[in-house]
Amino acid sequence: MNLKIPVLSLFLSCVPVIGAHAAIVQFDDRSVFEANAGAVTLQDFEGFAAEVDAFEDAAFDFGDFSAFNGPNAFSGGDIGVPPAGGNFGSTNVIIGATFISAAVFELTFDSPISAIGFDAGELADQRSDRIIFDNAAGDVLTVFDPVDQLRFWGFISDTPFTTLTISQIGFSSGGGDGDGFTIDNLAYAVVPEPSTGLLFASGLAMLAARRRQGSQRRPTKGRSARAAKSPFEPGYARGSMRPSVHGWILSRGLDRGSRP
Ligand SMILES: [Ca+2]
Ligand SMILES: [Ca+2]
Ligand SMILES: [Ca+2]
Repeated sequence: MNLKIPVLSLFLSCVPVIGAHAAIVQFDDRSVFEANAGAVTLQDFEGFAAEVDAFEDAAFDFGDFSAFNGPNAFSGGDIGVPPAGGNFGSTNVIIGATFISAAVFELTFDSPISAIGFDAGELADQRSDRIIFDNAAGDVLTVFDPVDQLRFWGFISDTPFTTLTISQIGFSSGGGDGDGFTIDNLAYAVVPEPSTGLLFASGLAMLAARRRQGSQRRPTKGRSARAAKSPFEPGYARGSMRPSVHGWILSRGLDRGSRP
């Protein structure tokens, strides 16, 4: 049956992360990730100028999120085209570097997101890197990929989060420290939330409508009412009241003297 193929594909391309919270599902296929993540926004970094250390020891604002990489003496914290032989060819990427005792790589979103995915080159090919979702459950996912040098990493969390951190927890090969990587084609799903601003605005509109209705029913009071007493007093609305001037004169019997 046809049904077997997508079911098997889904099974092979998403790996539930079993843990105390079991809140994250990992995907290694972008199309399956996007089918499950809902509407995603894509950032390919082509709209940003190449800059060495653009976000090293400082946050760089990419719009919906900012990036930060801890201090390092290597490629890491950069926006740019990776060195010749890199996995992304001539396309713009962001470059990170982590160290077991120091630098970490962080993405911080302005609004909570429920899903994030990206193509990564050389992520966790040398060390045991871990991906930390800064959500209420404090989920930690350790990734290790010694074979694939360019692949998709996708994660969907049932707990919205705003920060993704990549750090190291140990050595997976050799004795050296440090692990560099490149990230591109970042896709993320912003959690739709009821807009408190919208609710507040509609409340104000209702209040204004009630006040308008009330003022239409209420008799004229105060200064405007006094001004309407006589067309000869300052502040009398002459333009709109002119037709009634004669009526006012008649009511006071003031026009008798003008009669022949
Ligand atoms: Ca650097
Ligand atoms: Ca790119
Ligand atoms: Ca690496």
